Amino acid sequence: MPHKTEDLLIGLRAGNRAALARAITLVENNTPGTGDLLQAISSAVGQALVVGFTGAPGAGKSTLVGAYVKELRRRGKSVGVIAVDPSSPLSGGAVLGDRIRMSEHADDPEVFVRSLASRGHLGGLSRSAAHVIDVMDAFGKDVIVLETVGAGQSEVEVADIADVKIVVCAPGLGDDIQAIKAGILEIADILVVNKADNPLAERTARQLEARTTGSANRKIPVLKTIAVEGEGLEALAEAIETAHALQGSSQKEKERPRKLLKTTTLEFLGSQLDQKDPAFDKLAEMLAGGEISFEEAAREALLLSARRS
Ligand SMILES: Nc1nc2c(ncn2[C@@H]2O[C@H](COP(=O)(O)OP(=O)(O)OP(=O)(O)O)[C@@H](O)[C@H]2O)c(=O)[nH]1
Ligand SMILES: [Mg+2]
Repeated sequence: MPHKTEDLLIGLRAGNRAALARAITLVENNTPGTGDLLQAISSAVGQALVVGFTGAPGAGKSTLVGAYVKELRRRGKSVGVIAVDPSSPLSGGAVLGDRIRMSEHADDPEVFVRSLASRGHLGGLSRSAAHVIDVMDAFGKDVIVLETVGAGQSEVEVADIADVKIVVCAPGLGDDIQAIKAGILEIADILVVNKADNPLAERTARQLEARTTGSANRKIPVLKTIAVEGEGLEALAEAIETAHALQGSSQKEKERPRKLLKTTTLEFLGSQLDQKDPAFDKLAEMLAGGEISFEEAAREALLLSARRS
């Protein structure tokens, strides 16, 4: 193992925040040494509770995350926060900085905040988010909060890494609730109607309840919060604990590695897929000529990329 990685490990074990920051940068960029570090910390991973917040832009996710962190601190938990923005190519950029609302916790040594942004690789963001979670987990954070901006497919994929997934909605979304269209409700363990100071909140909560009580064995709690006032946060923290307890530890242990394997495989195949390969051109031609279906072409392309690796 390189000296640098060993130094990082010593720093991490000593609870050094600068070492944590450097270890995160290392795994985020997948710098050589990442594998060694992840291997070395693997036995210390799996203790933290990972809570994901996702939902439509402006629903109040960041404010809610800030209020939840406050509630966690009240309960004596140490916290890691990861804000993920798949739409932004910047890492830790100003855009994201404005979108997370953590200034209140800036001086608290028990709260560590980090932003992650897209590097344009399919599955890449999920991979780096999962590795950053592992590093914070091994560092000893009790709870790691993951906030994703927006509600598209990649956000769902990232949010899916969390043990407990929370979908935040704003009041008055009407019938075509944005979150439902993006397939985001399916991953929710808890639904939150934030901005409950708005009179439409009650109706939105009832609409969501009507949509999610379909199957008897999966009754998803619908909670109301006023994030700006810190209202409803105790109930939310309790609901998160309950959802987590219901999951059981064996499921949790297997889930994260499985999801990570899937996204890493996708990322790997994507990076191996050479679109300048004449065989790829040929497939595209056959597709254009209607000689093969998209499924057949994709299957062939998959084989091509697997052969290259
Ligand atoms: N009235 C009211 N406003 C709220 C509440 N929670 C958040 N807001 C406001 O809603 C706006 C958006 O809040 P954010 O926390 O930035 O929302 P977000 O979902 O993180 O937004 P993006 O990260 O841009 O997608 C801000 O002006 C907040 O002050 C609430 O409970 N009630
Ligand atoms: Mg935000």
